[in-house]
Amino acid sequence: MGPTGAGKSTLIDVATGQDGHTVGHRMKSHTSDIRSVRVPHPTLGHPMIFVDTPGFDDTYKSDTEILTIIANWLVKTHKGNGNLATIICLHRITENRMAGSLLKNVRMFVSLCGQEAMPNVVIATTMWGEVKTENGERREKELKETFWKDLLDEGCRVERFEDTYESAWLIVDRLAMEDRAKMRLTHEMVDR
Ligand SMILES: Nc1nc2c(ncn2[C@@H]2O[C@H](COP(=O)(O)OP(=O)(O)OP(=O)(O)O)[C@@H](O)[C@H]2O)c(=O)[nH]1
Ligand SMILES: [Mg+2]
Repeated sequence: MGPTGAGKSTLIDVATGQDGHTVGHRMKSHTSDIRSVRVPHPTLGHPMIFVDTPGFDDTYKSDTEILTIIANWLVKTHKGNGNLATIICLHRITENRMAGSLLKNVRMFVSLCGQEAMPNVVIATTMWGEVKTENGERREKELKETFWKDLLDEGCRVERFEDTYESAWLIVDRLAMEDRAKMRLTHEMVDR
């Protein structure tokens, strides 16, 4: 999840070896529906499904519409049997101001999944190549100490996406399988 243009489709393409045609290089929001990519885990071999979502602050859709699309897709596809392993929220480290909507949307989604889901949430910062490392690190520190502090206290992690396959999988894998809280979404939760 994350704002439009944060690099969601890019991360998934890098992690799954796709050719990048799903990445938008224009100014308007690119991914308008849910896209899922199934790949075997690189070392463990079991199936993993990456779910690409439309960005919040989308050019054409409201945040509530987008949350509903995501939640409905999860319920429909997995009929309540699928567990969400990790929720990756992307934030551009080039952003010199913090919009309130990322936090609001993370909170709203986690409240759908249940509060114990917070350790399954990773905030991954993107676009490190576009900032001087020291500036990026200063911002990262400030974000951890202020805007993201409450989320971190509740068990959420912050990682960097460094545009590589290894980095993408580190973000996915840092949380050991057995520590993953079971997150289930039901129709009732979505309706509510
Ligand atoms: N330099 C740099 N560019 C990136 C990075 N991630 C994404 N981009 C570029 O940012 C633009 C948008 O990336 P997408 O992956 O399409 O973003 P998205 O979050 O899927 O956007 P929506 O589908 O609109 O929600 C593309 O031009 C990407 O090549 C990154 O880590 N570094
Ligand atoms: Mg996209």
